[in-house]
Amino acid sequence: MEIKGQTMTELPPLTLYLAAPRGFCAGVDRAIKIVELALEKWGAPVYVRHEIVHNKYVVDGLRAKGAVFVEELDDCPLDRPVIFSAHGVPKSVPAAAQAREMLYVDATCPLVSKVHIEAERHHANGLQMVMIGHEGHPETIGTMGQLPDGEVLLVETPEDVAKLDVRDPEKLAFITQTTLSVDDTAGIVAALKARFPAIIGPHKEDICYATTNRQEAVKAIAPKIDALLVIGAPNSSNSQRLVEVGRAKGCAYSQLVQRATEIDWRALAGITSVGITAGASAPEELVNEVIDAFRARYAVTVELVETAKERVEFKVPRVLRETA
Ligand code: 0CJ
Ligand code: F3S
Repeated sequence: MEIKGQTMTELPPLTLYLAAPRGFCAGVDRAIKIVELALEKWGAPVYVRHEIVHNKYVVDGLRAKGAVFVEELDDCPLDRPVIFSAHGVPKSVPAAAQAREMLYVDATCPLVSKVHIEAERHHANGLQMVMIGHEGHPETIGTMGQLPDGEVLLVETPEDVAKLDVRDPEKLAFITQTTLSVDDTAGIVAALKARFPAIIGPHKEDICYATTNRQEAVKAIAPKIDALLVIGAPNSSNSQRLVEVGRAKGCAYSQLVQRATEIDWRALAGITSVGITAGASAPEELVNEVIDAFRARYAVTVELVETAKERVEFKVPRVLRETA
């Protein structure tokens, strides 16, 4: 292009496939609202046990409004409200808060609470539990912590299933983390059913609608693209699973980025298409930031790839509905 004797370099063309659904799920939306409403109702500081959701941008934003993030209940003063994160907590945590007469609000996603209830029901029926989940993840710790120590056996792989030492193979049930890979989990469930034909469980697993839908959308775009960027945090299980799905479905360059500044432009040299999605804890502001960064370097054509519509909404707890 020639403008007033100056040569302008044309931007290279790029098709940007934008996955839908992506980003915030109903449980994350509710958890963030709970912190915001608690700050409005009780003023700052409001304590939050663990990152409310696994996203630095969200956490920093709430911290700026007066939320204080801690890892343990012991780190909270007795006279300020405390909120439990979306991932859920072991039973011992609300029990300790009650014993200390603390004001607490539980922001556990209702779909995680549903799994907690399943575990308790099976336990009450005399079944030993097997949980499919990631060791050390707060959701796994919270769900296993619904039952007495040793009552829930954790498996992460089909190989772990082969090593399980159960009390009675006729009295078993399984539950799962909500943010796992749908395909990997199907393999582990199959291994459980093959080894323990009497095992009881959900219809498929306990993976939530949001995790499932975000993985489906990545499956639809992965074969079309030269690179996939998943906006999300390194400690976000559901976001990490999207990167794995991208790679498994044919997009070798699938990367997690927290925001635009983390994009490795050199690694992207020569691409003509890119896929963008965001984990359930990543805000749309960051998606827009990443798209804008591409627009600054490429002549971008955006193609929305929508594989599902989501209309799920969860109410905040009553104590926070009555005010604000
Ligand atoms: O555990 C959950 C209920 C999902 C919460 C939203 O996502 P995130 O990234 O905070 O948590 P995961 O690490 O579990 O995906
Ligand atoms: Fe809940 Fe699933 Fe989101 S369990 S917090 S709806 S990722």
